[in-house]
Amino acid sequence: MVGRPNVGKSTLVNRIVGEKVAIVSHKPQTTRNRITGVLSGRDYQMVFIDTPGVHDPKTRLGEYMVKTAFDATRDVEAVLFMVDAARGVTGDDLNLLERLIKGGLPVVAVVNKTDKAGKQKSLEAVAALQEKGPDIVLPISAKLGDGVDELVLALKQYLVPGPRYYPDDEYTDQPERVIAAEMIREKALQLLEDEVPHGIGVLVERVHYREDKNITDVSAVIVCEKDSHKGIVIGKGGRMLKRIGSEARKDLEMLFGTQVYLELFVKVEKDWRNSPRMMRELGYE
Ligand SMILES: Nc1nc2c(ncn2[C@@H]2O[C@H](COP(=O)(O)OP(=O)(O)O)[C@@H](O)[C@H]2O)c(=O)[nH]1
Ligand SMILES: [Mg+2]
Repeated sequence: MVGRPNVGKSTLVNRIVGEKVAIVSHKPQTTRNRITGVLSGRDYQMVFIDTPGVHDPKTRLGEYMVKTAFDATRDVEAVLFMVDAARGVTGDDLNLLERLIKGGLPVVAVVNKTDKAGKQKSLEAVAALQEKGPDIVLPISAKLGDGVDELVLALKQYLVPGPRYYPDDEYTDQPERVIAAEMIREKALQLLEDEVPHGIGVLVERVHYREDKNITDVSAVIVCEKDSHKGIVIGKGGRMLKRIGSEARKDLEMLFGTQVYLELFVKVEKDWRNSPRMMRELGYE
């Protein structure tokens, strides 16, 4: 799955898989890594690779994200390219689509957010994409699920015979610890303003299940890139950190299937988005 930031790629992966494997926010560049979502049927298995949005990178992390997106278009049977119908098809969208078609793989173009865009705008977006000549163009609403079954059906024709890559009950390649960190980062993205959340990384340092109480202890560090950001993340009287923690705890309890006791710390690593060492530590490599 490839597309500009914020078009709804992660929302679609979660919708198809039926579990939260990729975090979602209204801010661009929410997804930083390549994440797989797995859909297992009786006689097939589809592996979806969610990618960061394609944008003009301004940091080393940004470069890593764009490279991840293009690398993901190797060794796959088809590329799913997505646009946001409500925002309308942009020149950047069309350039990206052209580049993908030139890559030689079948391209399935998806017009998302039809619920928000309405009929007229959705049709315009479909027509604009059709002109570039992808294999097929399909309108959907990842949020409501409209058109998603049809999309999955259309994708089946690109599958090739082969082994199952994942056990039937597995729906992602992401370790629990990584999903947990992403869930915390999602709440920070959703609750914090503007530039602060883009400079945030989350590291889950400890996950420990206490069988006697059916509680999972999770301790995590929120890394930010400036002293001033640390204050904002903590908030007045610690209120922001508390909110991030209590929102994240609900998701974590779903993930672990137990009660969760969450301990959150905040630390500053100056300009970590340009530091190879910190990027490695946070799992971006
Ligand atoms: N109205 C509407 N909003 C959507 C739809 N799909 C995604 N969104 C919203 O668009 C924003 C970006 O979604 P996300 O999946 O993070 O986009 P990504 O950056 O492409 O992965 C979020 O606020 C989603 O809730 C949709 O079909 N309809
Ligand atoms: Mg995403």
